[in-house]
Amino acid sequence: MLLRVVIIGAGGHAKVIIEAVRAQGGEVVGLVAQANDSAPVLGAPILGGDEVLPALRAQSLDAAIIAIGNNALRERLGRKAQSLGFALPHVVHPTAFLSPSARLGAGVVVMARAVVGTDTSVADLAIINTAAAVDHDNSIGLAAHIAPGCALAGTVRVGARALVGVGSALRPGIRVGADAIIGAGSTVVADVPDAAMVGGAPARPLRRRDSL
Ligand code: JB2
Repeated sequence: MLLRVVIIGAGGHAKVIIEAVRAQGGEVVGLVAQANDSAPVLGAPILGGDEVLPALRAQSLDAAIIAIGNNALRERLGRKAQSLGFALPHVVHPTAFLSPSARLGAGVVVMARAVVGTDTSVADLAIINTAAAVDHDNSIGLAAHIAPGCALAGTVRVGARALVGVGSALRPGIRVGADAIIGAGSTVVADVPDAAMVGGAPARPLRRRDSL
């Protein structure tokens, strides 16, 4: 149950999360962002940069949500918030469907009309975005992002920090490596190596990423 939370990030992803938190009956105390963000977002004030987090924690604010789309940055800021003593609650929009046997790690967000299916596990800080369907026995890795409208069949494995682009379809049993990127609208019918970038229908390698 969400009560009072601080949101880290103040961009597009934060906006969607603010509405989801409020839809769950939670209160957004404010946002922590980079210096160039100063205007309130959906009425939630900017409280400052990351340097204000220790003071917020000292004021008995004990829950933070990392609302940043970049997977590596979300992972880093999530670990930082935890090291300061913040809990990372789930955000699950009331219109999402969560199987009773699904398991969610810390800081997972499940957006409106998304589905997390039977016996699927979603690791810390992963995003199951709007209307994405993740079917049974999937394993979604740490800080991975399943973008809006994706369809993952049964027994899919998605590695840490991987991005499955908007509207992609993954056939049963596919393995997606850590830090891989699947381009928008892809149809993935073969495993994707770590840090690979693939796209198209059927998805083919686009280029190797040099470093992550
Ligand atoms: O180090 C940081 C930091 N770096 C960037 N600390 C804190 N506290 N905040 C940081 N930010 C914040 O991330 C910026 O101040 C800004 O508010 C936010 C990035 O906003 P942007 O709108 O560029 O991206 P986003 O992460 O909110 O949303 C992206 O990912 C979503 C999943 C977009 O692509 C969305 O369209 C997408 N739905």
